[in-house]
Parts: sequence; structure tokens; C-alpha cells
Amino acid sequence: THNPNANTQKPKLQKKPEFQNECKSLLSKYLTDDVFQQLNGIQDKFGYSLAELINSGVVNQNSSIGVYAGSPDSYITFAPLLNQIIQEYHGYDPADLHKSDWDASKCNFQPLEDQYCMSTRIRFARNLADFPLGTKITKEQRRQVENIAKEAFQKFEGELVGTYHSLVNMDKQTQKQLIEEHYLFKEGDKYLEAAGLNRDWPDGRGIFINNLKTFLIWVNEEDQFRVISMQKGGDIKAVFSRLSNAHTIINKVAKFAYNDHLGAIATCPTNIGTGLRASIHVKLPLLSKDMDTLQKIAEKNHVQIRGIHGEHSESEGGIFDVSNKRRIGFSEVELVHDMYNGVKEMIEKEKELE
Ligand code: ADP
Ligand code: CIR
Repeated sequence: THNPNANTQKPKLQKKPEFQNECKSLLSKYLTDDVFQQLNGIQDKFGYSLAELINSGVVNQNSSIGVYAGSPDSYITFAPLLNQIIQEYHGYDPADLHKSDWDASKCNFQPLEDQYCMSTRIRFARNLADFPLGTKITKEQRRQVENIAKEAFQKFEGELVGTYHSLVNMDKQTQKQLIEEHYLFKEGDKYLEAAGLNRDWPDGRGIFINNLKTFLIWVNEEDQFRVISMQKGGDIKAVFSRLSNAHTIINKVAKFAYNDHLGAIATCPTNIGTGLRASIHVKLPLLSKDMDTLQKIAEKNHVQIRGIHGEHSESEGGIFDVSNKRRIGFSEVELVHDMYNGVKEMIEKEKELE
């Protein structure tokens, strides 16, 4: 079925798109007349154009970022726009080098209290080298990615052993329940839709779930791989250790798009580098009545506040998803510390109000 908002832009735009006054996206800030003139009409190595790169932020004027890459090469071809977005979001410069450190023994902090911490989740995003990203991938290539993923999952051992569930074969009730329980990605995201990321849905999409339901891999959603470790409570070190182990293993069985400057390549520039988002669902019923203070603590600690059902959702019952905002320029261990520091300070503030 044809969707009018899907990414069917022509390679060259007639004129620079307009942004409403209320539009606060980084796209609207950095797509100046000069940048537009420079990039309009050119394409990356996979044929991805500026029109495609920016469509989501043009269609969805309430975007916070507004762009999605089409391939690893988009970051080079469209650098005059993307470098500025990356600089503002992560504080990362074009000459900086990516850092990585998965040593879980460096997370030597006390588990945060389960009374406040409902659950902890850490994920990283990856995409295969030699393929376009999900925005530009063909149906056939998407199926190839899924097959590579399924073969890789066969090699998991111990705690990571589990089952792959294709979305094509999943009944609606199971899908709904997995989404509500925070395991599965949602369906019909309008930002992804406008970027062409929902084409051929649900073909080629699915989720791997280990037997203990503590380790998951999303296949062919916004990124080709989202590798996730999660469990109830606030034991960040346990969640990180499991993910670190999985990271070692999955790198042996799949070749991911990566370079020394950008680290792991992601579809959204917010996810380049480590691709790591460490979050806690933290319960702050009193502090939630003072959002200014909560936001101040978040900014100071470089953490982002999301609602209970993920990005662009609302909080319920004073529970927030608090996660590291930056994903590059700092190692995995350091970014987990950002999240820890932010959540810890929020809990301390909550206790003062009790
Ligand atoms: P991501 O950026 O990792 O894709 P989203 O914001 O889209 O994350 O959220 C994906 C799902 O993960 C949602 O259901 C969200 O509620 C869930 N989630 C995120 N953090 C946690 C957490 N700490 N505990 C439980 N579920 C979580
Ligand atoms: C937006 O621009 O709002 C969406 N395309 C989502 C951006 C990713 N959000 C984030 O902060 N990591």
C-alpha cells in the first residue's frame, strides 16, 4: 500500500522546505540557505538524497532532530549538515576519535535501590557493513539482514540462548503484549514512517528473546540490530555485564558498519558511536511535581527524560525513563556512569521531599 508520508521524495527539491516558528529541530536550526544550496541534488554512494535525509523532520515539525541517514556514506556526503547536528547533540567534533570500553568491572558502584528503580535496560545499535541503512534498504536486502541475524543467533550460548520470533508470524495479541511489557518495538512510529523505515512492514522484522527474557535483539527496526539487556530493579552492573558479554560474541559473528571517527554507524545521528542507551525506569512521585528541578538535574548529568512507553511517550505514576543523552565521545562504561549519576541524584532529591 502506498503511504503519502513515506519517503518518496525526488532526488532534488525545488526549494528549501519551510519550518514553522514553533519548530525546534536541529534540522531547522542547521539547514541554512548555504547548507541547502550546497547539498541539494547530491546523493551518497547508495543514492540517498538530501530530500530523503530530511523528510522526517519536514513532515514532522515537532521532531527534536529531524534527519535519518541512508547509509554509512551519508555521514560523509551530508557532513556540512550532520556534523553540526552531531556537535550540538553529543558535543562531538569532526576531528574527535571514538572511544570504547566494555569492562564491566569498572562499573563498581552499588546497585540503586529497587524501591525507586523499577527496571534497568541497556541497549546498543548496530548496522551491517556493506548494506544501506533501513531508510534505503530494499525488501530483498532486508531479508538478507534478517537471515544473517538468524544465523548469528544460533551461535549464542549459556544465558544468551533463546528464540527468534519473526513479526510476520506473530499474532496481534502476542505483539501487543510484548510491546506493553517493554520487550518489543512499537508499530507505526510517524518519524520512522516519514523516513521510509516502515516500508514493507512487517517483512524482515522480528525479535530474538533469550529463555530468561533478560536479553533481546530487535531486527530491522530503526537500526538493523538493537541489542538489549534488561531486568527488574536497579542492578546496572549485572545488566551491563550481560550486554558486554553479548557485544563480544555478536562482533565475532557479524561485520558491523564502523569507523574510527563515528564509531558504530546508526540511522539516527543521535545513535552513532557506542549506540548505547542505558536507562532506568525510576519512580519519583514527589519530584515529578517539580519538573523544572528534575530537568535541571537531568541537564547537569547529561541524561534525557522519556515517558514510560519510550520516546515521545508520557510519564505514568511518576515513573520516568532516565538515560544517557550522549552516545559518542565517551566510552560505554562512561556513558553508563552518566545514567547512574543522573538517577542517583534524582533519587536523593526524591528522598529529601519525603
Ligand atoms: P530505544 O531508544 O532504546 O529504542 P525507546 O524509547 O523506543 O528506546 O523504548 C523502547 C522500549 O523500551 C519501550 O517499551 C520502553 O518503555 C522500554 N524501556 C526503555 N527503558 C526501559 C527500562 N529501563 N525498563 C523497562 N523498559 C524500558
Ligand atoms: C526526532 O527527531 O524527534 C525523531 N526523529 C527521533 C530522534 C531521536 N531522538 C533522540 O533524542 N535520541
